Amino acid sequence: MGSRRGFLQNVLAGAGIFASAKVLSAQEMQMPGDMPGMKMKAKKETAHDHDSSVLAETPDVPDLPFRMDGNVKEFHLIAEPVKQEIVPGRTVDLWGYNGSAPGPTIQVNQGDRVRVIVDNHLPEATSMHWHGFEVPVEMDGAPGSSQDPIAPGGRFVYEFTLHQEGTYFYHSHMAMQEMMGMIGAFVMHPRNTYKPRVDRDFVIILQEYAILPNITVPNSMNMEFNWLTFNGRSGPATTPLIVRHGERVRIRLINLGMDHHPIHLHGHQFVVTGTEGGRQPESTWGPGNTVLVGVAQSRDIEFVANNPGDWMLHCHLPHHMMNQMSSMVGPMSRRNGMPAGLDMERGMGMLRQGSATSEENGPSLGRGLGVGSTAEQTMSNSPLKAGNPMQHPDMPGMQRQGMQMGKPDVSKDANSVPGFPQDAFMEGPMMAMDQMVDKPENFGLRPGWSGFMAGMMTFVRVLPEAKYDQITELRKKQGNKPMKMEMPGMEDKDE
Ligand SMILES: [Cu+2]
Repeated sequence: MGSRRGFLQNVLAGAGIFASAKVLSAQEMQMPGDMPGMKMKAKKETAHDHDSSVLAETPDVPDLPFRMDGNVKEFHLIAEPVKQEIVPGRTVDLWGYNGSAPGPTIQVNQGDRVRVIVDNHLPEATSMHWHGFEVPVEMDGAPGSSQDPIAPGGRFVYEFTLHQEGTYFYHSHMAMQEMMGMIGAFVMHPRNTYKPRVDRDFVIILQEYAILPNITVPNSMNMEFNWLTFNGRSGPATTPLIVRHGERVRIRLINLGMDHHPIHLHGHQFVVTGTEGGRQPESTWGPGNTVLVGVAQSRDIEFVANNPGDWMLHCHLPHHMMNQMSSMVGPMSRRNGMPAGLDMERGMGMLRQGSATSEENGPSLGRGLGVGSTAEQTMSNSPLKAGNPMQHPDMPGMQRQGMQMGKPDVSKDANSVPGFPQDAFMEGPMMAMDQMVDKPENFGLRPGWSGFMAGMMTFVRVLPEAKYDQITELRKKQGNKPMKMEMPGMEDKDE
């Protein structure tokens, strides 16, 4: 799947896999919405009086369709390399499933008999682990101990009956592959719908990548991360969660990476109703507005969206609210180069030639971010010397690329204030790219909003009926097409 345009294919790949396998006709395929005993998607908008669960939505990630083989729900996952645009202009090489990292979301009902055919289209062996599933050990996917790894080009068929309910996930059980993106959500809807019922059910997978400037492949050895994603996108490219004022909302948070993420919601208190082990008894629900989602954990939060507005939902680790975070960029932006041979342009990932690990740039840029980087210096922020870096003569392209360049708002004596600058050149109006991430879910956000969104950030938009309907109308018009991120005046580099 090449290029940004490949994103559409990526998203649709979940629907296309059966076709390419030439096993099933379209009529035999079912989307999760047709799941027996589950409410259809279309009805979800109007009916509130039935007993079944609403389907979960995973913004920016497709659902995995299935077909019925007798009483068995059969899914098909393909482990494969994926090109994914995590923000406009930053297409990276991840590993995922069916064209997406994280892989498509699987939704089943408690008690289902499930078969998952896993094909390995990676250049090396893999194995699929069903995280937290109480299934026979030979179905556990632990390479070497419960099964042979799935060889490149190979297949393993997993089959089990699921008696559990809750927010689960699947992932490669090869550690380095996990850090390349190989995880997906696996929602088990309860036989008896949770009370109180929710009107909205969302899934967000938390991931992190260390990707050196001008390199598209995550450094899975690294222990410091500069790209933090919700469902495979960083802010402002994440897609807001759209809810009606007054609805009860569930958000299922899943974390697979090297860090624990305190996820914070503005404007509402919520209760934690579930973990990676399923539903928690109501007696354990205490109010909060930040939930720590540890590595390999899931947390379900629920709240009544009773406070209208566009509310931020984000990881509260400060460095996880940034994009392309690398420690020397700040100082470099205020100097004409560095002794180590780096200027701001290269520090920000705009190398003109070669890659960060090439001979020319090699040791000066460092082969890792942080750990192992020889370009690191002991340095705190220091006064501006080179003026506004955004007016740097070597960066004429930024405006052309569609960013709404402007001047950061700084005081006249800014340079005399110890510590300046902190955020002046990191976020703000000059970083806005509203047009580049335009999509129905962003309709009506305050102009310039995107300049302040980065990393693990999105919105919960609690909307009055009229605005909600407007966005629903726009989404319908757009169909199931995923947003196409636009970089005006910029060619695809990755083809
Ligand atoms: Cu975080």
